[in-house]
Amino acid sequence: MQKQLAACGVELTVVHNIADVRPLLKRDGAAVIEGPECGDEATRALARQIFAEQTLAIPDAARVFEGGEFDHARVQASNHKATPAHTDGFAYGDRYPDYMLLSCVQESAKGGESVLIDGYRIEQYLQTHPDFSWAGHALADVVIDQTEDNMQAALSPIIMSNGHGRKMVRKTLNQKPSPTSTDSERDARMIALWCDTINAAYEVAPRFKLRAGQTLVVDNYRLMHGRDPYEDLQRMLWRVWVWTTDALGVPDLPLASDTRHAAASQN
Ligand SMILES: O=C(O)CCC(=O)C(=O)O
Ligand SMILES: [Fe+2]
Repeated sequence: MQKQLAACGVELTVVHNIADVRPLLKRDGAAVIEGPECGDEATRALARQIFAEQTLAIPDAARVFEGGEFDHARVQASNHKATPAHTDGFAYGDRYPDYMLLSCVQESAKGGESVLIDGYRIEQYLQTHPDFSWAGHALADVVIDQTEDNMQAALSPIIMSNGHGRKMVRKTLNQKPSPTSTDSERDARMIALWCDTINAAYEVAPRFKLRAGQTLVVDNYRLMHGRDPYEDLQRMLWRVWVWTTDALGVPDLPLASDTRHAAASQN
């Protein structure tokens, strides 16, 4: 099973042509592109080129650096600690963005490596595990509470469908049994297995250091991303969230590539 767990980590491929990104997103769930400029507007423009006519929304970019800006969940983040593997944009509830880009303006010479975990493989790992198969199958059936504090409500299964063939996985900060659960102990065990398996996969996954001038493009419905601790406080990236015609839907709210507009009071 250890080999299967290691296989949940994603090996990244670096490309130089925009046309090569989509096929890699389909195959691996992620790609790194080198060449296009890494500014805020340049990264949005790159996303528009990648997703072309499938683009529904590409809100303003958000700056990613130590201390953070508008993401209130970032109070838990620090350059001294690894950021565990997670899905982005879950403050928007079930209508979280289906793709995300991270473009690196400045890397840290020490640390800051990106880690990507394939959620579809985590599901498969649990489903084929002799002891955890029940949990692997429950992930798509059991409604849990995956609402971020004070943000858009999300009472839904960890694994959902977009309604036309695309599977959506989610790893938030605080997944817990729904208040209406008929068996909250079992649901808590399922959630713990989901999180523990992702965290165990994170430990053994391949690392990739995003360098200045490189942009990581991630299928946010399939992969979870995280990063190792780092030292250089000047490390800086731009994050851009993307909603395409393959997303479950675009939130009926103002959008940004962070959580500033996703508070529950906005709806
Ligand atoms: O610092 C990083 O490399 C990733 C941070 C992150 O998860 C994000 O900005 O969504
Ligand atoms: Fe993130």
